[in-house]
This record gives sequence, C-alpha cells and structure tokens, in this order.
Amino acid sequence: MKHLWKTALCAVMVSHVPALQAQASAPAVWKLASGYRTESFQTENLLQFARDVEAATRQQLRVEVSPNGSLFKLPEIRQAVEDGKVEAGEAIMTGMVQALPLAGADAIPFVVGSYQDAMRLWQLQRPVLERQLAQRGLRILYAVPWPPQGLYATRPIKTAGDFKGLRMRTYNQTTVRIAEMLGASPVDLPMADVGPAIQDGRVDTMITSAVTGVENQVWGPIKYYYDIRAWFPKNLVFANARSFDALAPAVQVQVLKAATAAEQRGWASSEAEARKAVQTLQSHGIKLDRLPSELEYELQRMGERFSREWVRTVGHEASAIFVPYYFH
Ligand code: PCA
Repeated sequence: MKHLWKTALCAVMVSHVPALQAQASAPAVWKLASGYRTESFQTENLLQFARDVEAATRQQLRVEVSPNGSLFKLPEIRQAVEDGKVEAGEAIMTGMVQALPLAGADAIPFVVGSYQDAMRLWQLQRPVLERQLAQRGLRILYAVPWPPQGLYATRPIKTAGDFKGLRMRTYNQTTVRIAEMLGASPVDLPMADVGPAIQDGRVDTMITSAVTGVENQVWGPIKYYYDIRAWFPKNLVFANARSFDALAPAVQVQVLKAATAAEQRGWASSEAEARKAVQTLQSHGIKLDRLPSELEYELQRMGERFSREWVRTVGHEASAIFVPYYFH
C-alpha cells in the first residue's frame, strides 16, 4: 500500500515537472530596499551579493539594490518587505525591536565585546529570529555587524555627569533609551544626516562605529573618540518568503549560497574597515582616548540595567539566547 502511494505521488510530481521548468525559465527581478548609502561597506557587500546571485543563477534572478532609503526609509523597510511592496530589504536589527524584541539583543551595551562574541550571539539569535520572521512571512538571507560602537564627543568625557545636557545622536528606540540613561538629550538622526548635524553644532556626542564617523567626516567639531566597544549592531538582509518560495528550487539554492558568502565576506570587511577607520579618525586630529575606569564601571552597570529591562520585555526567549551565551 505504501509502495502504491509512492508511485502515485511520483506520477503527480512528474506531471508537474514541465510546469516547474517553465517557471524556472521566467527570470525574476527583486527590488531590495536599503537605508544605507552606496559607499557604505554594508552596501558594497550587498551589491556584491546581488552580482553573485545574478551570475550564479545566470540571470534567472536579478536583485536591484536601492540604497539610501530611496525606495523606503530605514524604519519602514521591514514592513514594506512583509507587505510584499518590495521582495527584499536590508535594515538594522535594533530598529526592529518593536516587532521583534529579540533583535534588540544587538544593542545591549557591553555584552558583546569582540567579533567572536558577536558571531556567537548571532548563531544563538538566528534560529529563534528565523522562526519569528517566518511567522511574518519573512526569510533571513544574512546578517553583518557594524564595527564596534564607540563614543564620540566634542569635549572630553570624564564622568557620567559629563553627559548631562549633551545632545546625543541616536538611531533608534534602543539608542534613545541609552541616551536617556546617560542623562543626555536624544537627537534622532538617520546616518546620512549625521555629518551636517555635527558640523552645524546640533550634536555634541554619539555612539556609533568608527566607520560611520569616517563616512560622515565628523572631524572638526568632534575632538574625542573612545573605543568602548559598546555593542555590535547587525544589519539583516531578508526576503519576502512568498517571493523566495516562488523562485525555482535551483535558484533558491544559489541565493542561499550567495547569502552565506555575503555573510562571511561582510564580517571580514567589517573587521578590516573598523581598524582602518579608527586610524582615519586619528589622522584627522580626533584623539583616541580611554574613559576613566570609574566611568567604564558605571557604564557597565548601566548596561546591566539595560539588559534587565530588555529581558523583562522579551521574556523567556531572552534566556534562550543569553543562558547559552554566558554559560557555554
Ligand atoms: N552605523 C549606523 C548604525 C550603526 C553604525 O555603526 C548608524 O550610525 O546609523
């Protein structure tokens, strides 16, 4: 009986093969929305991913990357992909915390101190996030971290009190909370607006990567950079699951292969760019300094407070990530 079933199933499958082949030969075009500018190492990696997909699928799938928020602004990208307005997108995970609290693990200060730690966190986050994104009809392609987040300031920071009243640039809900904890006033600005805001004196301090400081040429008003490695936020590249499922199986395989390669390449370039960027900041007269150990300690305590708040909002899934992160 079992055998008969199998034969019947095979017959059905065979009768569907021509349809599959017909589908496979219809080239698909994906729009991929990104909120970051073309010259960013993240976007360069994304463009390489698009070229790889096109080459590996012999143009069965073309991925058209629209950087710089030109299709959708950074905070709207996840929803746009979910709604099928575009087939794929790239967005920073910490910007998705409202929909996916687990993504917020990326911006808990002073938990992840190295690329190795960041990779360990990603390996624990990925399966859980994959399930949650699947419920929203999304599929993860890859993630790449920004270099470690350092502290920039127009004047020396020596005590926690020095943040009081400073205008701190923030880039999402989590960084706003951090600014509040420090007693600074948050000034929410997309990355592309950071340069002018600093030059016009609208921002006194910020926590972001050295790479972002270089891309925005923050020298001049910014005099100090503290390499505090506060967190390693990742950009996530993802697709609408229906769009992905509509691809021929062989094309799907190539997309995932190119995604794995993009992830590896992206992590390596993030690390290399991080080193270069700190030197560039210094070459433009920004002083690379260390915070006094007492302040470092206070910031650690603040990080713990932040993580308690986060665990409370996320619930048991938070421990599914942090228990193995800390104890294995
Ligand atoms: N650059 C982006 C996100 C994190 C980073 O290093 C920004 O500042 O918006």
